[in-house]
Amino acid sequence: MSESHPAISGCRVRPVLAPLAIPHKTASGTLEAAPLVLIDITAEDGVTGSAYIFAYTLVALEPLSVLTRNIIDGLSGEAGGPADINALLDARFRLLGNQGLVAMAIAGIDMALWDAAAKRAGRPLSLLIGGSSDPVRVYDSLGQMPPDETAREVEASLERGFRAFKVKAGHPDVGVDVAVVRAIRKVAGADTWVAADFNQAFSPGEAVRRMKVLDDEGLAWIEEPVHATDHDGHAAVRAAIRTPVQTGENWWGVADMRKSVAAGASDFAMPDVMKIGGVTGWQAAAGLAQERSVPVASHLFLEISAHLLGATPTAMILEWFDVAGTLLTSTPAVKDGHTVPWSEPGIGVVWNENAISKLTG
Ligand code: SMN
Ligand code: MG
Repeated sequence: MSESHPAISGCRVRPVLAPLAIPHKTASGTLEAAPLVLIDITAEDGVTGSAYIFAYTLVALEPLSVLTRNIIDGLSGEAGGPADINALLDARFRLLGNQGLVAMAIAGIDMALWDAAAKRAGRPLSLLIGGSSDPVRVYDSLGQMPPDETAREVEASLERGFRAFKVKAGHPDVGVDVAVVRAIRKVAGADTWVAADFNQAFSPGEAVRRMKVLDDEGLAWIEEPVHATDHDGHAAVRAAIRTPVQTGENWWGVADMRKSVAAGASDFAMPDVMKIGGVTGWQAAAGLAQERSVPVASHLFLEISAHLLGATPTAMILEWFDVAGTLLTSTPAVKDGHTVPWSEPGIGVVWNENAISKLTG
């Protein structure tokens, strides 16, 4: 193992349920709050790397937290860089497999180790991994709401600097989805960038039926119209409609992305840094996207994604879905539809201990 990385010496891993400003409704269930595992990894040089991972559901929060702590405990004394540790863990979990909670924990460890590496280098992550710190285009990610409520949210969002929007579609009556898209453009302007997310709720036939109604709305993309693992189903929907199809938030590692790309499932890619394998996995995904000229959007994890998109040759747009902002000392600023990554050393995941202690008791 490399001599230039100090050995891992300890960790702090905390499960917390972070509040959301409003419950986030999708066509496949509602997120009332964000169950997060906060990770700090310390090394012998005293540098701490920090990151969070998202358990999606409360029943997975404790197990994910315990699993993450156990894995880091097993790394005590290891002195590799993030990519070395990633390879070591991939080998350690060859028999169990690197998906689900295991993959989420390993990705969180990878992100925290990259944070430490960037702090040691005295650089923001975006620059450490060969990217730029230029402004990144951003869209505000809204839940499923009736048209009037959506319009009110968009008004507030415009005030906060957003210019592009995604909604969770899939209302029982597809006519309401159409009304929501039109309500957004009435408030934000006729040419406003709007995408819609079906969250895997429909069969290919039903998705096409709904998209025939939505196809003239000029959506930037329709996201996950069918089950995430159904690459052929995505390809079939894509062939039947004019609106671009977007998928990727449920790819487990670049291997899933490769299958999706090979099936012609998507016009774009939206890897999730946690499910794709941390910074290390994202770099592989960005390479594949570049090779195949696929525009890339991010999913959740806005702080680190701002750095990653800055280092992604085919970067397109960042999803703004703020699940951790209440636990951090600062959140990237949004101005005129763009955000910039943290400019100080690291990722910019700095805990607001006062806010966290109120949640952990
Ligand atoms: C999503 C992510 C996390 C929770 C609910 C919904 C989603 C998105 O599919 O794209 O933001
Ligand atoms: Mg989605």
